[in-house]
Amino acid sequence: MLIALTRGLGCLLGIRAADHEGIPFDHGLFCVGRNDLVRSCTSAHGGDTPRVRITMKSATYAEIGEIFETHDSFAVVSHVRPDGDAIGSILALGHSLEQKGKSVRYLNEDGCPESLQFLPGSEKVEKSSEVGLVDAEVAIFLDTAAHARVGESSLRAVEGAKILVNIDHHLSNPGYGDLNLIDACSPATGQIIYELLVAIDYPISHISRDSIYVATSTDTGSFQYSGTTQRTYEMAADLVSRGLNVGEINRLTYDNQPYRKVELMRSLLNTLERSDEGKLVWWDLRETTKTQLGLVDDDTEGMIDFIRSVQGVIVAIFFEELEGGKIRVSMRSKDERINASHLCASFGGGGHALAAGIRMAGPLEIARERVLGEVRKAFREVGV
Ligand SMILES: [Mn+2]
Repeated sequence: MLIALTRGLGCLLGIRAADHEGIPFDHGLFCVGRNDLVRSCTSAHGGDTPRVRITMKSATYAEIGEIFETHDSFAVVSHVRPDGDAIGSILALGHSLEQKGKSVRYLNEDGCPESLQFLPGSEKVEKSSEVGLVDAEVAIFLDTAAHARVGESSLRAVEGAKILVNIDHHLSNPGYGDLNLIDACSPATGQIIYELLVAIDYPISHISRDSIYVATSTDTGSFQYSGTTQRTYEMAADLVSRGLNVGEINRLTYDNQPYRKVELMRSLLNTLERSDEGKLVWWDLRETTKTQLGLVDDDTEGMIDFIRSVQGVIVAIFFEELEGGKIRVSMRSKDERINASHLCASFGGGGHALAAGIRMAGPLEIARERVLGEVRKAFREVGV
């Protein structure tokens, strides 16, 4: 029991949110065929008639492999405020290219967060603002739904690249690369990298193996979310057969939290409120608390899953004061009739039907009343 509780807390504190906020996307609702236009995917979230979106022609694995073969220098880049999938994907692909004798730079606007520095090879990740213009013929953007989302320094760093390759699993990705490999049915970019490396017969070193596993584990809530596919488990099994130490990697990923995250959880619990017979729960984080506890950006990721998981909760909301007085709102819904993306869109935000976010004007009390009011209106409209 104690072990289960400890493990549970570790997971709750450690779960790293997928890139739900700010960028509209719908993982798992659509499937983007690799060689073709979009084909619709079985809807994981309710009974709408399948929607089909026409998008760009996707590159084949062989076409991407051809670019790898015919060039020598690469930069692998992922989105700002990187999560496990963003860092894991650049490490996995970058190290495989290095094994093939290529020169590789690993770039991220914010560098590698402390919580992912256990990954072998993570010391190679450079902060884009510190590198100037890198010498790379090919820039590969990974897990990055929109071109600008790699950040300004990253864009400047790869300005000299002749070719831009875009590999991602966000449905909203418009295909901004010269070559685009977008698979919205894949629960993680890490899983796309795995498929690519296997298809073009590129090496999967212990660095690539562990990075692919962590990328996929963190983006699927430890292989729990509905986007997790048969193929995901087959991939995990293959990674184990290649020597992955499951116990150790999960301990490093989920049971290795800095103490300040426990203190953060305590202070959040002190602000916890619920209403509407327990269907609506929320908590707040003040700028002063962040300073007191010495929090870094990354520390709040995934915290909302703790209150989302409570029995009877339909909507969970996290209100966070940001420097400069703006309020970051993270919203989770557990009922398809209450669309978090629509609710957030009415305040200029966006995201997923069950996970969305807003950045709005403060002060916190006013923002909170406005958002809670909209949620209650939605409850009344659908009669929950
Ligand atoms: Mn991802």
